[in-house]
Amino acid sequence: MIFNPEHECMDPELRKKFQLAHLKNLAETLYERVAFYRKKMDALGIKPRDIHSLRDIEKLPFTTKDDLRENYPRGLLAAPTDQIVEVHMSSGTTGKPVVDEYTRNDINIWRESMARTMAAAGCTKNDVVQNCYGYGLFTGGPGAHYGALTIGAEVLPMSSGNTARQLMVMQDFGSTMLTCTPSYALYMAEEAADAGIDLHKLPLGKGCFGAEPWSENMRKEIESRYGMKAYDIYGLTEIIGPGVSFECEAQNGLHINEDFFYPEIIDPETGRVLPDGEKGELVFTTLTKDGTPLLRYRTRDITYFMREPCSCGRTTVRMHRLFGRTDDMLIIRGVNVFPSQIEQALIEIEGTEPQYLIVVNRGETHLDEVELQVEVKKEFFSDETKDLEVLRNKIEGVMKSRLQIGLKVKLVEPKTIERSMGKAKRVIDNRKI
Ligand code: DLL
Repeated sequence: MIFNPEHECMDPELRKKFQLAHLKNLAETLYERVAFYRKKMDALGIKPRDIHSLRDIEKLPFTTKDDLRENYPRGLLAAPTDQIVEVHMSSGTTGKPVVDEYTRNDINIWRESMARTMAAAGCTKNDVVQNCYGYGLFTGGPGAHYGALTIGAEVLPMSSGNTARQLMVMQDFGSTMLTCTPSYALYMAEEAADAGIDLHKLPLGKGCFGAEPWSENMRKEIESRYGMKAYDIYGLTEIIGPGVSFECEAQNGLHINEDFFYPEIIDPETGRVLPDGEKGELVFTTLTKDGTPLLRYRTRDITYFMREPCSCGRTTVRMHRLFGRTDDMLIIRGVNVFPSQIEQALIEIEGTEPQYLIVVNRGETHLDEVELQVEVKKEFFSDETKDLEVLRNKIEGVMKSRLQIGLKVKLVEPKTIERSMGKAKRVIDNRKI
């Protein structure tokens, strides 16, 4: 279902006019109200009145995660504090959190974006949405909550964790839609199997999954374990939370809510805007936000744009599902490796679970050594050490040919890799560089 056909299916030329009008306004507001942006624009010798076309956005400065951290907690606020009604933060692993402050208008943008997202996955007011994204400073729980309320569905605000209770509520309240990280969806499915619950007998028919990298095969796994359709949804705290882009029933890329979030793809090395279809770093400008609007925010996420018409009728630009990040890229003995590449290779190998951990050490010889811990499917974990040895060799061979580096594979028993209720941790990098 298309939640807002007027906007989602708008003539792209008309949409561009709105985008330009908002961009001009935004540049004015930020120049007047946020010292950080005024300084940046002055340093580049650009004034808001120099913006005449959408392409002129390339003259405006970028914003980075470090800029946000340096301006913690409120240095980028563009609205009076009495207009702020809600705050979210993402912690990251180092340094200060990044903060998003929402005015009532910003919350409305979020509600609309998430309603579009969930409606595209088939959510209607007849649905019972089991929302197991975390509630709190994390945007996942509240975002899906707002989306479901806006559609008029019933929400079960479960938050993540307490899996036994999740499974009980799922059965007793007849949840029809699931929202959580893909890794938690798989974890719950395993627990359900152990508890003898047949998920196929439940009315769960669809789910919106995101907040962490996942592959096409993980999608298949979730779909077959639950007997549901699984949709990819994308977003980040800095821009609004979930609701930035989402899959429709065609599942051929994620439609960007580009009337709110103006997207660009740049070369991460040079900062130059790349033509459609070329892979690079995704950048967003929040066209209509009031609390903490951002100019050309560098997400570090890697994707490319797809502008061919979509069979669903939406005219918004789509982004390919993420390929990884410019910064979770591991550099091992000089070779760039993305955890998603390892996952993709692994999932094609019979006998393994989509559960793995990459441990990187710097050995005595100062060479990087990678241990890939892989869970073996219960039925494959036989006592025949010979069979396991064959599987181990096979994985090592596949990795060597795909990644151009050798790594050591350690097969572990089912369920030994720590499960996460939120975002899964796939890499432990012990190198001190
Ligand atoms: O993860 C917002 C969110 C919540 C999105 C619920 C989807 C569902 P942050 O914690 O700020 O916000 O993390 C944002 O997570 O830059 C991506 O690297 C990654 N990410 C988010 N969605 C996806 C996805 C939320 N569908 C960062 N696929 C982003 C891959 C994703 N990575």
